[in-house]
Amino acid sequence: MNIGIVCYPTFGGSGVVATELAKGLAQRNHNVHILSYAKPARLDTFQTNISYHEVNLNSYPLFEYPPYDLALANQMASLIDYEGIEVLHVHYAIPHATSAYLAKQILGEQAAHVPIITTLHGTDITLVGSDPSYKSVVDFSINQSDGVTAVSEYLKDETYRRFDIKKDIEVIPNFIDLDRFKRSDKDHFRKAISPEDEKIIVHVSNFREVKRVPDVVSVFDYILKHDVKAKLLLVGDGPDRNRAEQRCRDLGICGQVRFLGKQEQVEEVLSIADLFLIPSGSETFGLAALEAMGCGVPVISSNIGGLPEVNIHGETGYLCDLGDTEEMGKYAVELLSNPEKHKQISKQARHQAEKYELGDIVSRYEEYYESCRQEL
Ligand code: GMT
Repeated sequence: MNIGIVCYPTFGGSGVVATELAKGLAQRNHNVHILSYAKPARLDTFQTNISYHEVNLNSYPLFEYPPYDLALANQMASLIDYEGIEVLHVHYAIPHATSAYLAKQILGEQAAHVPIITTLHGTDITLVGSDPSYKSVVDFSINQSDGVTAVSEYLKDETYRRFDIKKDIEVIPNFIDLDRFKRSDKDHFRKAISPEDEKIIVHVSNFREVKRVPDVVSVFDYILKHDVKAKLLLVGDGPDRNRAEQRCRDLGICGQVRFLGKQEQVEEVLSIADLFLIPSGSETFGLAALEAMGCGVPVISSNIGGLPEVNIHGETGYLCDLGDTEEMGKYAVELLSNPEKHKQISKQARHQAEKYELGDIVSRYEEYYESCRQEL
């Protein structure tokens, strides 16, 4: 198939999932065309049957805000027309699903048999999409898509609850490459970070407020105060970094915390981790938690959104009430002080991650593409 994939290029989950899916499809000999405003972070190696198309966005003095949605629709129509796109799969409803609808209208009969598939990821529904400034257009664009998928049962239910959706939503969960996200021997790295064999706690995110990075620091402080020697590695960057740094200074624990910034090879950091913290205030899936579990790292998370579908309480880690950093700290201390329990939970975490294997999920998308094509 000739498949068009439209996504945000950022480190955020939706861009990562879209790019990894593109790579997985290309490996199965599909021709994949990725459309975005910049090269996606995970599109790191050259693959013969993946083409990357950058959206041309010219600015003119009259435009205070260049109309990206229109430039995108224009380029989607060209892709369908000149590259013979047979399926157009857009990740994140705003504005991708809307531009896709417009592209299809522009081409009329010529694109009538090209299904538009929209994958909902999260804030396009729970935050941005529910904003009254966008809600009607999101409602409309989802209903006009030929296929709609959501990354968790939670997101599916939330979408029906918040919008007036008449379409069936298929849940196709996120996935990981288990060959990449596995525990590998990084002993030299571990020794450099924790020379006195301190426990290593890791958090990975884009440091948006919703990730509650200062909570991560508070949980870590609880761990230190309960006689567990530990180091905290914070991977990523974003708006809340200053608040997290300030929390470290206030607690006097800067010497035990390393801000590593954005990292491409997250699996290397996860390979030396003893515990992963994700205390988010909103998370439709929690891809970062799944990546940690792939590397056999137990997860302590909040019990909100799609996280309980991924992180199983008492089995792969622990779920705690939102903001309850003391409870998270208690579970962390218990786990880090009990090697047998830790070993068992690590093993079960990896086992759980195996349910989200890249190949299986790519097959599910292929089947879904076919079923949408047949319905047109
Ligand atoms: O979480 C973010 O800040 C990025 C965001 C996105 O839209 O790229 O991630 C969302 O999609 C991911 C991939 O499906 C999910 O794993 C994340 O849970 C979800 N984030 C939120 O719901 C806040």
